[in-house]
Order: sequence, then structure tokens, then C-alpha cells
Amino acid sequence: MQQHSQNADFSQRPYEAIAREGETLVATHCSFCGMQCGMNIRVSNDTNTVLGVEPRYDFPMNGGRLCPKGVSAYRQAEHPERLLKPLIRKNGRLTEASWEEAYDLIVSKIKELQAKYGKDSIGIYSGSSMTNEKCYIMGKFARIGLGTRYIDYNGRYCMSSAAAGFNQTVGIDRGSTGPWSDIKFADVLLIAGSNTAECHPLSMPYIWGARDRGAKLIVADPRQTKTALVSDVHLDLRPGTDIALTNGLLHVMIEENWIDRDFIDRHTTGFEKLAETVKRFDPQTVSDITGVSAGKIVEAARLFGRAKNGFVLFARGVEQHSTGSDTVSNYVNLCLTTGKAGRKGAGFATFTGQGNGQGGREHGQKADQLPGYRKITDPKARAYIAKVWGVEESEIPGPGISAFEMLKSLGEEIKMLLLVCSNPMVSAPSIGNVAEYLKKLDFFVAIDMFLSESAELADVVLPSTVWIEDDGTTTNVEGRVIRIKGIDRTPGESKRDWKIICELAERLGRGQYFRFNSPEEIFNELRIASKGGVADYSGITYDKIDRMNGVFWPCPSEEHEGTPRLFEDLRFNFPDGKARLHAFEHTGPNEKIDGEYPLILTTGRVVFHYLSGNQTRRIDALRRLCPDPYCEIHPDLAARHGIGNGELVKISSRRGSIVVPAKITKTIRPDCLFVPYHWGKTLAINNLTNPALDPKSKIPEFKVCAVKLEKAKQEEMPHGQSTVH
Ligand SMILES: Nc1nc2c(c(=O)[nH]1)N[C@H]1C(S)=C(S)[C@@H](COP(=O)(O)OP(=O)(O)OC[C@H]3O[C@@H](n4cnc5c(=O)[nH]c(N)nc54)[C@H](O)[C@@H]3O)O[C@H]1N2
Ligand SMILES: Nc1nc2c(c(=O)[nH]1)N[C@H]1C(S)=C(S)[C@@H](COP(=O)(O)OP(=O)(O)OC[C@H]3O[C@@H](n4cnc5c(=O)[nH]c(N)nc54)[C@H](O)[C@@H]3O)O[C@H]1N2
Ligand code: SF4
Ligand SMILES: [Mo]
Repeated sequence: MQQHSQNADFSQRPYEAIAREGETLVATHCSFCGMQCGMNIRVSNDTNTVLGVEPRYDFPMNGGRLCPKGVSAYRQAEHPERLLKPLIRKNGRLTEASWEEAYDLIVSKIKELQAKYGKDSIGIYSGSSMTNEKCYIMGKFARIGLGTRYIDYNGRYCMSSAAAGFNQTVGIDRGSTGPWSDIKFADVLLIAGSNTAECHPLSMPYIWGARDRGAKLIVADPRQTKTALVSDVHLDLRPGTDIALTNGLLHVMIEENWIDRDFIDRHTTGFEKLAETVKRFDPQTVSDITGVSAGKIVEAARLFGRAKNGFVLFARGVEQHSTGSDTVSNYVNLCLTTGKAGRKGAGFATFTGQGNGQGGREHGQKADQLPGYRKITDPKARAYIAKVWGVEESEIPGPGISAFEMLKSLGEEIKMLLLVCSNPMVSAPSIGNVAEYLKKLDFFVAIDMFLSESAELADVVLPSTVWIEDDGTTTNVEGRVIRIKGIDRTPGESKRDWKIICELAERLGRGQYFRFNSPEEIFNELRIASKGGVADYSGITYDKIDRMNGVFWPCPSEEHEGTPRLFEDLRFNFPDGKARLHAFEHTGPNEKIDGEYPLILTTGRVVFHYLSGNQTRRIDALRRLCPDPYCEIHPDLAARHGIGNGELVKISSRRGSIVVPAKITKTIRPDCLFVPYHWGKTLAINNLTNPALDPKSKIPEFKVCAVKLEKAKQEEMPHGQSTVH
């Protein structure tokens, strides 16, 4: 593949941040979303305390800009609610204890349960907000530290449909086919199911860059998000109808001959079946299914089809469905049928969610995976990794099950759960049931730096450090591997996640496989483990990352410059080099609306909070800007129910209900409600959501469930709920 400059838009380095007297600037990256913006953390030389943040101009992704979460991320470091000592449940209460006591208890439980029920009696539920090094070590610890097949992670709720969709269509799962700077060169952008302005705010300058060059913008979202507001065409579809919508776009493009026949013939298979399938999806039929006018469907298809270069960008709005994987494939079909791939300005991407959402899904913390995207069922992959780890191949267990399936089965085979870097009591679907599942465990251990709604239920809670207290790497939305640099400190008795795992392994008699003294040592093993895999990091070193401001995988040798853009030779990752055009029927969401539950609830995010909120709800600056959840309701729907702005409403699904204030807005479809999901307990919208899973990716259908809406009275506010406005 041809090589490119890896510097994108903001590479001019207009300013350099200068440390103030008595302070040091640590050049690192944000702890939150997959943009992984560069930032300098201000640290006091005297006290080693974190004082604030300064922009970092030399990282091309954000060039000195940060969003509201980015500017306040540092406030986690000195936060008074940080966990500084291990906690053990004694007489029902979590009580401070020593590490020795905590380790002894955990190790004795592991031994006791494994002796009684077998190795698979321990499960690990991990997360992708951790560095590559930590994610790698979690996968290794499960397989050869504990010898269990049960490990999966929170990325299952996140980008697993994108992964499955990419794999079935182009044979490789790297979130973006090109560097973010490519976006600027598109003539048309189709953004689907992404609230870009709030969830990846630092992507907006790239979109503005394309707009400045005359690019057209199409947005597919049931809500008129800030991004949809500035679009040329807003496809305001009913949630769960993206397959019909994309079939409609394909129909018009084929009918009006905007497709690239030559590209299709040479670089894809399956077109005839696709063309046959979408024939039935004429604009009027699609309009009836999606609620988008036929005129807009035709207009969008023409804008997209006519443009030479174009990018399709999508996120959880299209992925968190029981048909999410196929929906992703059908959005990619739009690019493949019009020859938009393999060059500057032409390609497709999913917005990586978590900071290390990309790297976290590559190196073995998925149930069916070994490092470098290797399949745990592939004998060659097993033999190779066994050699790297220095164990017999037979010691590596087989595949486990996905995150939600694991939660659902707790108490059956899995008797003890180790939860690291996730908060499923807020983030899993239908959390009323999840609470019941957790109760079936014999023993529950959580590792977190703040006591989360999930950690509150644990038998032992171990205090970890925050991201800037450790070194490591993450892989951002572009597939660029970057360095997280940390301060040398571990407040109170907190410990780094990888250290905790190594110390547990030692006590389990498996220490010989976990003798790491630094993240760099772990990374160097990860490099070898990934060598020859799809996500090949073997040519990436810490020094090279520093020198090149990040290195894009695959990077198979130290001389290799990395791969900013995939498919430049127009070969896709299948033996014949051809992408697979699969055809899909519209089936719609798992749960349909009916007389009793006549409205569609969709859920998502706001700019001020991050995921389960366990980090951002503690930061005053962010909490003040958005203290509580609310429900977006269209004025027509509100009028029908006699609901005024700010009045309390009760929303109920077949699984649960919530009482929140109404936010009346014309930016949502009249047949939909939207509630952000960053709160727990009685304020958790996941009391209502549907745990139906996509059979291919096992992602839950967070984006659609059937609900009813009622006006609520103040007394219906559940006891203990925080005051609302
Ligand atoms: N501020 C903030 N930023 C974040 C995060 C955060 O928590 N807060 N989390 C990070 C993570 S982990 C993730 S995964 C990303 C998520 O980033 P996004 O996916 O952009 O965020 P969401 O709000 O979940 O959903 C995006 C949009 O999907 C729309 N939508 C709902 N249903 C449908 C549908 O059926 N079809 C279509 N086409 N659209 C639909 C919603 O109206 C919403 O505007 O953000 C990352 N960035
Ligand atoms: N209704 C609804 N539900 C959703 C979604 C939706 O759109 N709608 N989106 C889903 C998506 S995309 C995602 S990604 C999930 C995320 O859901 P979760 O996995 O629950 O997300 P977090 O809030 O990031 O949880 C991370 C936890 O680990 C802690 N933590 C952070 N960093 C570290 C670390 O380095 N080490 C350790 N040990 N702990 C750490 C944090 O304090 C927090 O308690 O939620 C999903 N749930
Ligand atoms: S856009 Fe994402 S990475 Fe950048 S500052 Fe905001 S939360 Fe952090
Ligand atoms: Mo996510």
C-alpha cells in the first residue's frame, strides 16, 4: 500500500504550550471518546498533583481544541470520591481493607470455586476505556491466568455490529478506511445514526472542512441533531428502519444509473442479488416504512450517487439494533456500488465510541478472540499464541459467550465475576434483570477508581488509577495507535489495573506468564502476539509512535510506515480481493409498537456526560450543565397528552418505567421519545430497554423499544431520585 503523511488538518503547529513555573506538562490524550484528542496535563512539580489542562497543538486530530468533557477530564485525578483503598463486604457493608486481605480472599474464592465447579466458573467482564496493554492482559489473564473461556467486554454494546458488518462485507474491522483528514476531501458526506456534534465534537472541524470545499451533507437520524440542522437533506427516519432506507437509496441509484459498474464488476461480488432485492424498495414503499418523504429519498440518492468522492460515517444509531450488523453492511454497500473506496475523500467509517474502542476489540478480550484479531477456534492461531505465551495449545480454552449473554447466565456455569472498567448496572439493557443476575453469583469483584452502581454490589472492590497515572497506548477512531503518557504516582493505595492482574496471577501460581514491569513490556509482547494477524502491531514501538505522532495499523515491520488508508489497491480482505455485496430485507426492530405501547423510545447521549456517567456525573462543571435525564417529546405529541415543557412524564415499557421531566422540542419525530442514558438506579433509562440481541454481533437493541407515555405527578418521582429542575 502506498504511504501517506499521517498529519491531517491541524499540523501547522501554530503554538506550542509552555509549562508555567513550577509545573510540568505531560503530553497525553483525552480519557473519553475515540477521537483521543491530544492534551497537556499540568502537573505540580512540588506535589505531583494535577492542576489542569492545556491545549496540545501538535496532535493533528484536534490541533489544540477540546470539547467540554475533554477540558474537564483532568478533574478525575484529584477527585475526593476516588477509591484509595480496597473494600471488602463485611456484615453487608463495603469496608476498607488491606490489599493482602483482599487478594487472599479473592484467590481463595477462585481456588475454591474452580476446585468445585471447574475453571470456567470464573468470568471476566472487561472494558475498552483501558489501554491496549491492559485490554491485552485481561484476555491473557482469562485464558492462561484463570484458564476460563468466559471473558467479554463492554465494546459488545458498542461497536460490535460495525465489526461484524465490516467483516462480512470487506473482511477487516478497522473503524475507518482512512485518516480523518480524508473526510475534508469528500464531495458528499452521509452521516447516519451519529450525533457527531455532541458525541465526537472534534470531528466537526473535519465536516466543516468538507463543507467549505462545497461538500453536500446528508444526515439520517430520527432527531434533528445539531449536525442534522446544518445538513442539505435530513432523512428523519423512524428508528430501526435503516435497512429499508439504504435499500431505497440503492434502488434510486441503480434505477438512475449513478452506480459504478466497472468498480462493481472488478472489485465486488453479489451485485445481481442486491439489485434484485432493492428493486422492491421504490421511494414510496420506503417512505411508508421509514416515514421519510419519497422526495428526500430521491434527493439524497442523487446527491450521494452523483458525487465522485464521498464518505459514509455512522455510529450507534445504526448499530445498536437487532439488525445492526446488516445495517452497517448496507451503508457500506452505498460506497461499494458507487466506487467510493481506497482513495482520499472516498471511504467509510464508524465513529469509535470509547477512547480505546478500536484497540480494545483487537487483542483478545472478546469471547471468541486471541490477540491481533485471531480467532480462538483457529488451530493455527491457537498454536501461534500458545508459543508466544509459552504454554501448551491445549491450555488455551475455547470461545466464551458475549457480554450480555454472560450476564444472563450468571449463576449457571459462572459463579464468580471479575468486573473491570465497566458499569453494567447503568449500561446494560433491562437492568432490573441484571440486578437479579448479579445476585446469583457466589462472589463478585469489581475494579474501578470510583464506586460505580455496579461496584456497590460487589463483595470486593479494588481501587485502580485514573488514566493519566499510567503509560500505555490506545488506538483512535482512525486506527492510529498513540501514546498515553502518565504521571508517576498511585494515590492512596490505588494500583494500576495491569499491576493488579499481574499480582493476582502471581498468587494463583501463574506469575511466570505475567512478569511485566511496565506497560512497554506488555506492549512488546502484544506486538509479537499480533504479528501476522489482521491487526498487526508488530512494527509499532513506543519510540516510533512518538516520532510519527501515532502509527496506523497494520504495521508489519519496524521499517513499515503504517497504513493510514486501507484498500488503496482496491483489494478487500478476502482471498479473491473482492468485497461482498450482501442483500438485506427490512425486518424492523425486535419489539414492535402496538396499542398498549404505541411510541418508539430511542436512547443515547448528551455532550456533557460520558457513558454510565460514573466519571462525568462527579465532575461539578459537567453535572451543573446537565444534572438529570429528561425526555425529548415533539410538541404535537406533548399537546395530545397535555404535557407542558419541564413537567414530569412517566415512560413505561414492558420491562420498567422512569419518571423524568419533558423537554418539548420540534427536533424529534412525533412518534418517538429520546432519553439520554448516563444515570443509574431510578434515573436509568436502561430500566426500559429491550435486551434483544443482534444474532451476528450480540449487540443489544438500545436504539428501539416500544413504550407508552403518561403525564406524571410529583409524588410519582421515585424516592431518592435527585430533584429535577
Ligand atoms: N458526549 C459524549 N460523547 C461520547 C460518548 C458519551 O457518552 N458522551 N460516548 C462515546 C461512545 S462509547 C460512543 S459508542 C459514541 C456514540 O456516539 P453516537 O452513536 O453518535 O451517539 P448516540 O447518542 O448513542 O446515538 C447517535 C444518534 O443515533 C440516532 N438514532 C437513534 N435510533 C436511530 C436509528 O434507528 N437510525 C438512525 N439512523 N439513527 C438513530 C439518535 O437520535 C442519535 O442522535 O459516543 C462517544 N462519545
Ligand atoms: N440505553 C443505552 N445503553 C447503552 C448505550 C446506549 O446508547 N443506550 N450505549 C452502550 C455503549 S456504546 C457503551 S460503550 C456502554 C458503556 O458502558 P460502561 O461499560 O458501563 O461504560 P463506562 O461508564 O465507561 O464504565 C466504565 C467504568 O469503569 C471505570 N473506569 C474508567 N476507566 C477505567 C480504567 O482505566 N480502569 C478501571 N478499572 N476502571 C475504569 C469508570 O469509572 C466506570 O465505572 O454503554 C452501553 N449502554
Ligand atoms: S472530542 Fe472526545 S477525545 Fe476529544 S476532547 Fe472531547 S471527549 Fe475528549
Ligand atoms: Mo460505546
